[in-house]
Amino acid sequence: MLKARMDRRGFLKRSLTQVSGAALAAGVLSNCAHRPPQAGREPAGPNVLFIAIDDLNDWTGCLGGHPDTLTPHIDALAERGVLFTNAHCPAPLCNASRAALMTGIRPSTSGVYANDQPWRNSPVLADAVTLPQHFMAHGYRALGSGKIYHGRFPDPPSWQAYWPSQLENKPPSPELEQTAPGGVRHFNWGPVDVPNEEMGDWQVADWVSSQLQARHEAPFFLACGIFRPHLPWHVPPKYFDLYPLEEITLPNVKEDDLDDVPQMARRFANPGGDHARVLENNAWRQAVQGYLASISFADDCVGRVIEALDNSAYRDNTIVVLWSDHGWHLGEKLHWRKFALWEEATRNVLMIAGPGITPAGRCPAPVNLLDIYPTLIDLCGLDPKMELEGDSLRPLLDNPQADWGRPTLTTFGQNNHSVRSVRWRYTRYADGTEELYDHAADEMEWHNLAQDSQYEEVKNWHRAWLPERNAEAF
Ligand SMILES: [Ca+2]
Ligand SMILES: [Ca+2]
Repeated sequence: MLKARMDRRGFLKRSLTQVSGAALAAGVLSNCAHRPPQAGREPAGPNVLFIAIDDLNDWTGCLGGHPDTLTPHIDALAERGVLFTNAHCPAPLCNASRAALMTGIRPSTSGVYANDQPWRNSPVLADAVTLPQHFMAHGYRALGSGKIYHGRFPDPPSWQAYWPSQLENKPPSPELEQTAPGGVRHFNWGPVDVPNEEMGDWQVADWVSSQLQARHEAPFFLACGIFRPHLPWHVPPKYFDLYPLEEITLPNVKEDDLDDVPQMARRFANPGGDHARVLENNAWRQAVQGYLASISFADDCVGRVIEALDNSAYRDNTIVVLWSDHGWHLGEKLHWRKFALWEEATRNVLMIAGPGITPAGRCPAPVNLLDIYPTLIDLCGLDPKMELEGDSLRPLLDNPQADWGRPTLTTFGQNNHSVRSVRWRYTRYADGTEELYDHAADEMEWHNLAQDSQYEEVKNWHRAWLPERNAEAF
């Protein structure tokens, strides 16, 4: 069962051997299927429209994570391209996930594990060429609005233009007084009686739409970061009206679910925190309503941007990538928010549409946000970057059912890893404790099989994909 690991290593080694510095300098590695960029000549495109949604789990119509959710625009976009139904984050929290996506380097290599780490301070990432920087180096214009990097750590060198500014990634939204359980900051929800136009996300969508109506002299990498459904769940009343309180479906929760997980996992779940507060205040239904309302508001923002694309000159020559940075628990495993290594926290939205990409494709292969950088390089014919730790998804965009042959990895803190394959989730914490779930029989990950000796071979196969390097946090 070590074959996969050796195959992967062998592949990496071969690739690196083939790529000499001289070959790179001579440009012989430029993708043969596309015209390489040449001095004094702008590349022809395609353009990239890069849409991020913050904290959106699988509660979309197309992923089927919640029976009540209404996301017609996201679902329509999925129909235009390939929807990755088994996509996962590099890390289940904003800063580490986004830094990994935008640099192509996983947390265990960079040491970026937490939300309070300025990611450019990582010795590995200090001089990293980010995804938009790589596009700029190939004649693209990189511009954007909204949350792409974690809010506290924007990266001005990544952009030629940003709205509202290089350092302020989004305009503020109106918020309600703190009313939700326990008075915990931002853990709050309710209708805010303003028109969409007063919402920061709507203004971001408007600015991005205006860029799609503008004439651009060079191909563009245009980023649009939607902040909802990040807390607080304050959106206009019409979105709450979509989900009558008495009809809300609550998540399917096993009350003794944490009895068979390691101590480290119970610590991450923290059932005495948010979950206890929600139950004490009888607020579960309201919270789910707030999250669903915020998702439908975000979906309308996406719809506005896609409509602008469809009415633009760029409709047929633009690759659209839509992603969310990680999942979200709303009580499953007695846990709320992200910050854990279970399916609800690691699974995210990822879809790619555009010229040449299979329409209405549903791809079950385990993939990662880390794969976006090499995929876009591949699709746009830019020079490859061998240090990237993801894989181009192009074979899956051509054939969503293609054999992928590898699992994907999510990391939460130093040396806590979860490996997700088509069927299994295997998690190993820094202290050596483990979880194993069989998604063929247990999609809620209720039954930890890690102690059952009949699965030793399954665990061994997944263990082989754990990274050898576990960088210190800086
Ligand atoms: Ca997030
Ligand atoms: Ca359990």
